[in-house]
Amino acid sequence: MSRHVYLLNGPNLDLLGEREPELYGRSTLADVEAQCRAAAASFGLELECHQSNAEHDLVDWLHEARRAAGIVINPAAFCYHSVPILDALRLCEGPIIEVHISNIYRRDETWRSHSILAAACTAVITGCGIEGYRLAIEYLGRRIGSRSSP
Ligand code: CA2
Repeated sequence: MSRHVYLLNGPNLDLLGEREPELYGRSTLADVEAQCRAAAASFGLELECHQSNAEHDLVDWLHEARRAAGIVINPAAFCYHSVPILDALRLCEGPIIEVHISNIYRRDETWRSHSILAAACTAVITGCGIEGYRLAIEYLGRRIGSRSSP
């Protein structure tokens, strides 16, 4: 069985830590990926990390991840309209956790509250800051089970 988990981040998250720290904090995407890699390793899981501002890259990585043990995805603004990403998520066999750093239900722009992708995901974590990514990895780790489990 696969021990690979994908961590995918969508548009603008390459600039994490550089803008709007009151909403998104001061950690960079490299910090997030390092923390998640460590969390995944503690469950004997290997983490594949990717970020892109292009929808087709995310679709391609989801195709790669079709038989992965799990997926953690922050689709960023693609969550509001991307049918190609929705369809690609539906092709994936493992559990999928959608993560948002901010609480999308508590934003001034009310249109940010509805992710069309959530219906294709196992769970959604929103508003826990960058900790949400680690929580998602830990959930997957427990759900998949560590290598030493019977
Ligand atoms: O809270 C989240 O994680 C979001 O997915 C972030 C997206 C936003 O469009 C969603 O509504 C919620 C991207 C925010 C803009 O990108 C930035 C990246 C780094 C720093 C500031 C903004």
